[in-house]
Amino acid sequence: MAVAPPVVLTIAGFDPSSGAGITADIKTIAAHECYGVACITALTVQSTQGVRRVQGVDPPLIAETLQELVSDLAVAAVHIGMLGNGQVVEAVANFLDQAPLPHVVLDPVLKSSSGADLLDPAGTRLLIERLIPLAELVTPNLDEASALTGMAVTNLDQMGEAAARLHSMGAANVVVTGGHLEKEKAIDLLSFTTSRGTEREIFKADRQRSNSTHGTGCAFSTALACHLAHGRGLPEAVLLSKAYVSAAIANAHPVGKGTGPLHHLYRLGQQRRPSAVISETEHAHSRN
Ligand code: PXL
Repeated sequence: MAVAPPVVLTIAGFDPSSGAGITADIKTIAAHECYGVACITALTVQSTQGVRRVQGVDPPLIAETLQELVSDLAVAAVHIGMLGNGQVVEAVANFLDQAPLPHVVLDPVLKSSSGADLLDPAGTRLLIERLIPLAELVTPNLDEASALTGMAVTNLDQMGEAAARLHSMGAANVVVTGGHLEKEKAIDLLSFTTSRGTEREIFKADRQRSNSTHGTGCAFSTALACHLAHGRGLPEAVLLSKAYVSAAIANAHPVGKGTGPLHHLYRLGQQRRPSAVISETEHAHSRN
């Protein structure tokens, strides 16, 4: 029997075009050989052309969903994405305070790439106060790092300074993603805590010219949660998640009229070793 896949919980919004949000997260989780479960925090009306409307989910429904899931399943890692408003942030923080879960990766989603607000000001304050301190890893992009710390973040030095500020705000480990920083390179900075103190590692990849980039932040942060669920360390998790996002962009097909999704499941098209695959007939026989 194969080893059971680790369960990864995503607490995030719903993007009906599946480029971002929970349906995209579930694909990312499946691509990393984990089992995905989800708690929806908000519905959005959107397509590849942008976000039209955001509607938060009733906070007690979120608390009940999380309670139901953790009373049944052993969650190995948690990804937190779009939360929508302060009451939702409070429901999620209250839940995680009374039922701490391992490997919480917080993607502090504030705005969509098309500029729509995905978290209200009360939610941003509560995310800073309550979620940053309980997360194992926080993954802001340049704009989010700037909004959370109140400083400009437009170069590598400032990414390091913003990470230091986030540590002083209670973040154990931080990856600042700088996909838009340079023309030719996508640069990420990992600042992490070890027994020797705070260490930094810089990751560079060739920046791709592509129109299939909707949801790259969701895919990166969810992939990180999966690697932590598999027991990998932070530097390796960042390296592998970055490689996954690059390949998912490179393998994407055009979808929609706007900014299209990555191909989260591009590995399905790649050949697997025959011994690793159970054929459909074998499966049918094993059920008889
Ligand atoms: O990429 C940020 C993001 C996260 N979650 C949801 C979204 C978006 C961007 O549109 O819709 C649900």
